[in-house]
Amino acid sequence: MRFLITSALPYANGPKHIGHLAGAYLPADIFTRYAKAQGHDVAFVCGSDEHGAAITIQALKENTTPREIVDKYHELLKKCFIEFNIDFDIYHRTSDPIHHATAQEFFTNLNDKGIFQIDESEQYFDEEAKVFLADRYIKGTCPNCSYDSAYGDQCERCGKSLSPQELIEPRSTLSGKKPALKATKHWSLPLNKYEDFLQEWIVKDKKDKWRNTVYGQCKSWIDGGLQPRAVTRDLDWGVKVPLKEAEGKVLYVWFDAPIGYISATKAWAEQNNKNWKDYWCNKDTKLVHFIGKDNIVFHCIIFPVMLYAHGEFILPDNVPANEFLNLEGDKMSTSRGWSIEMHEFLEAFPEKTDELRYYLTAIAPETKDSDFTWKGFQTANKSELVDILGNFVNRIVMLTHKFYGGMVPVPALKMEAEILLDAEMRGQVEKVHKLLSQYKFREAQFELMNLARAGNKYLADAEPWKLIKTDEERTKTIMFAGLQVAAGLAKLMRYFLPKKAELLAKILNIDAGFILEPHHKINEAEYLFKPIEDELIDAQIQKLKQRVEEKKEALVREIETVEKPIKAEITIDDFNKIDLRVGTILEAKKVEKADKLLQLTIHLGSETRTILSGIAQHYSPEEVVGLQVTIVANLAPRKMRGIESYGMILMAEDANGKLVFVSPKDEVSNGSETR
Ligand code: B3M
Ligand code: ZN
Repeated sequence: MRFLITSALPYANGPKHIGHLAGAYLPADIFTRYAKAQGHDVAFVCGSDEHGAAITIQALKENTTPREIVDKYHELLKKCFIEFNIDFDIYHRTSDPIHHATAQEFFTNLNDKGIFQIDESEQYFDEEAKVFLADRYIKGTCPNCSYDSAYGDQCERCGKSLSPQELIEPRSTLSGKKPALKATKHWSLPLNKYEDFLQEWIVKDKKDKWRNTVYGQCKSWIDGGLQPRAVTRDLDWGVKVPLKEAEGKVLYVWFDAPIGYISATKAWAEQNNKNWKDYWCNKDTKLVHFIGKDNIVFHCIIFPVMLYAHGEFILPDNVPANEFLNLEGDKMSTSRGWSIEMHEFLEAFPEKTDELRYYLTAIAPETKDSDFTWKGFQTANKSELVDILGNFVNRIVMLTHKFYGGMVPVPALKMEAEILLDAEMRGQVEKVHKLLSQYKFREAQFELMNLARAGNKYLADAEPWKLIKTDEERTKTIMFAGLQVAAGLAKLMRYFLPKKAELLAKILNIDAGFILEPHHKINEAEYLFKPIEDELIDAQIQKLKQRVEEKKEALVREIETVEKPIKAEITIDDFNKIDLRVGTILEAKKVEKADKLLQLTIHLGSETRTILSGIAQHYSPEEVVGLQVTIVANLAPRKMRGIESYGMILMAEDANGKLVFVSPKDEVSNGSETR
């Protein structure tokens, strides 16, 4: 059989967390390893999704170009996948020229067939930046909750999803100016015309073939009626729409990204002397997309409609999408800081990638959301990997060295050994394979552990360490069978725990065969797994909590400072009305019964005056004496607590309310003007 296996192309706009790993990359890798081990012809492709507003917005945030953003994160992601042994045949990228050409050809093919519907509409345009504004580039007041910094697609305060035209007082995030509505033209994929096809292909056919959650989501989309979807955008970052009349437009990122699977296959085929069409255009090939549940509509409805409309491609055989992985009881979110990024885990536990693979598969969110906890990770490692799998392997290897000098014994009672093997090992291997073929990774790994459990029980029941004193022949039979169980484990572990499988194969001194013939010599025992200390786990929990607090504070600061709107425009004449002077604080004292006020005596060169300032909670009188400060010298006098104040001291205030004096950088003579 031939397989084309894909994992969702991650946006190269930042690091990705272990929820992504559990959802789209790890199960695909396990499936690929399994399918390849069965001798199937498999291509496993992925790559960075480098287009769309996700990238350009990150570039604005990091004050750099989209190109630098994708280059940086493409490398980071690629490296993380390698470290976790996600064994893509190719990790491509959508900024590659092959991809641009492939996506453009695809568009042209559909366009020539007259498939698109062309819509004229009005869209916000930034006159200063000379661009149409994507929804995320427009901010304004939320019509629902009056929050003044709602985005054009959603209000982050009340959560309401919005369209840019609904915003009150919209402004462009590029220029800060009010954008104007301008006519624009877009090409749309009329999904509504494909409802019959989708009814036949999914609703009627996939009920028992696809995961319930996936089927259910598709059915409700299809039954709810589909709308045309624009496949072009007014943006300058992306795949250019290959039409003269579409100057300044690019393909919508969700149109070009899935075509990324095709271009990645092309690039891989070119490098490996294969024909990409065997994988995309041959009915014998099974196309399988591994994704998270938020991508279902794109992979089960929109992309298949594109493929079907094109006519030369196969459709996905299965889309085993996962639900979400939460973290310590709460939704994982990089922006909120509540996440474990792949590279962070690698920094903290560089040697524990298989242990994480194990735990993520053990709690895989296949049918419903699941929860990652650091304690759960520690416990799974100790009570399953160390105590069951590691313990069994260690025992059988040690005993083989003790009894037979590391040589696999000749089973005296052949029949008994065979019966044991059928029951304990062969049946179990078959079970695991069957579950994998059904995309049930969690159960499959559980059955792998059951084989180790059976091995442990087998040794505990037979007690070869005692039996050897009374019945050498039977001990040989038991040890022989036990060693075959270890070999069976090494074979199954290759799918789930590739590094540890390699180590076990090294200990057993086997590579391909996985049957330990009598007289075969095995190597010394080595620990497969080790417990993880409490301190390491506690430090991670601590780090998580601390970071979420830091992010929260940073967000508040951002909203309050950056987003505080600038006051209405004034003229230079307005500004010149204010007389700002430099002065030195000569004396300072607290004002009785006013815990915020300090009474200051300020030397202004030609005069000395009294000013009251609301800084008593930030500065003590001793701290401020001698400082040179800036004051508003022509402010009308004001009486507070019976004391007349002749002016005001300038202070800078940050979002946390911290007050800092606005002072000349170098000393100047008192009374100097500030302009
Ligand atoms: N980059 C969205 C995501 O990471 C998108 C997937 C593309 S798959 C073709 O959720
Ligand atoms: Zn709102």
